[in-house]
Amino acid sequence: MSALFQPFSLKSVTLRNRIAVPPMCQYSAIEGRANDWHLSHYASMARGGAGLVIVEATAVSPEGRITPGCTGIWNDDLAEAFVPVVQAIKSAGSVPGIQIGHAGRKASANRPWEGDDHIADGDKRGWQTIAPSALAFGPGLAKIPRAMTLDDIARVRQDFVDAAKRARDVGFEWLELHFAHGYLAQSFFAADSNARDDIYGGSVENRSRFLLETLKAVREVWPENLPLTLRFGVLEFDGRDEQTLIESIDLTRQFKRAGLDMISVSIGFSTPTAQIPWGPAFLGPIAQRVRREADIPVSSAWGFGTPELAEQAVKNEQLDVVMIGKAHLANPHWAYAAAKQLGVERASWTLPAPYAHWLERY
Ligand code: FNR
Ligand code: 531
Repeated sequence: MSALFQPFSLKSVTLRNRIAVPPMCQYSAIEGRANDWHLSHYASMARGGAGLVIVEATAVSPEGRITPGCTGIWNDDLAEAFVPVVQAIKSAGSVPGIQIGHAGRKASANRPWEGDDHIADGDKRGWQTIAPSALAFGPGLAKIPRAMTLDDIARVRQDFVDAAKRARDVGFEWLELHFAHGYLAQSFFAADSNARDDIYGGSVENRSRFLLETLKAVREVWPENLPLTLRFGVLEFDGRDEQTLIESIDLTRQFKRAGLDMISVSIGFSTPTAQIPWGPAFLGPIAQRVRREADIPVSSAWGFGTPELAEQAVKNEQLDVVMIGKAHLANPHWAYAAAKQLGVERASWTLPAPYAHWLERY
């Protein structure tokens, strides 16, 4: 029996299998609004048979977008634009998730295929970025952000809460806070990007404060029976990994005590000089260590995109849910293809009836 194609229940939600489409920016929104591109993109991913489809990093405020093409949920009108996306994902048999975040000092950038760098000063498409400290990320993303005041911190935390309420109200059933990849929340935790001397900087407890406060505030509004998850860079590959991992796993235990249901183990991407050991499923052992030492369900990504690697990650108890990113861009029906390759009985039933009915017969 395939481990990858076993259901997975978390709170009152059940995934039909362990395959998730992770959040992947489409850079296709105008003023933050989801449109026909997003509807067809997410519907095709859900139709392909994945158990969970997580909508891309969606900004909790306009200045929290990475690029002008990013989706947002900073008002009810933008939230309403997701209703067709939620319905399409559900009607295809997947669980609709959404990731909400704030890009911090990595915001106000050009789309990857238009430079992937900060929008030039003076270009009216751009905006002033904010971050824990007035420290730029590095080459390409060299704009110096404004250091956040305590009022800024309180406002952004409330923006996360309001975004979570809107996501709840339009029918999303799985919420992922974007606490990874060098964006705002990660940049509070990473020592290299947080030089604050108040209660949000210095000790690891202070650097964790924004993340914990935001999680607790969101927990109060996100329905108790629906999974509340977050994506977190547990290490930076900057030569200090053991120390960072110990701190990250301790913080994950605190997240769990604060009501987190699952964590998506990822990379910090806080410094441009990170030496990332790219390779097939390379985060598997790290994710397994977090899963065991923090005793919490985990998902992860980065190179799990073949059926065998995904199957092994679940069978070896490294991951509870496998995030298959780029491979889904190449083939939205990745789950169906994996079921065939893994010899799953009647694999075509991972697809909706109008497709499945004909795939076993002729
Ligand atoms: C991503 N990734 C990403 N991660 C995230 O947390 N939020 C996001 O919105 C995005 N956006 C995004 C866009 C695109 C085009 C790519 C390729 C990636 C990272 C993604 O979720 C995943 O972790 C990586 O792609 C690694 O998994 P794969 O592609 O090796 O399966
Ligand atoms: C990070 C990434 C790095 C290297 C290869 C693929 C992806 N992602 C992070 C994304 C935006 C696009 C780049 C987010 O977390 C929003």
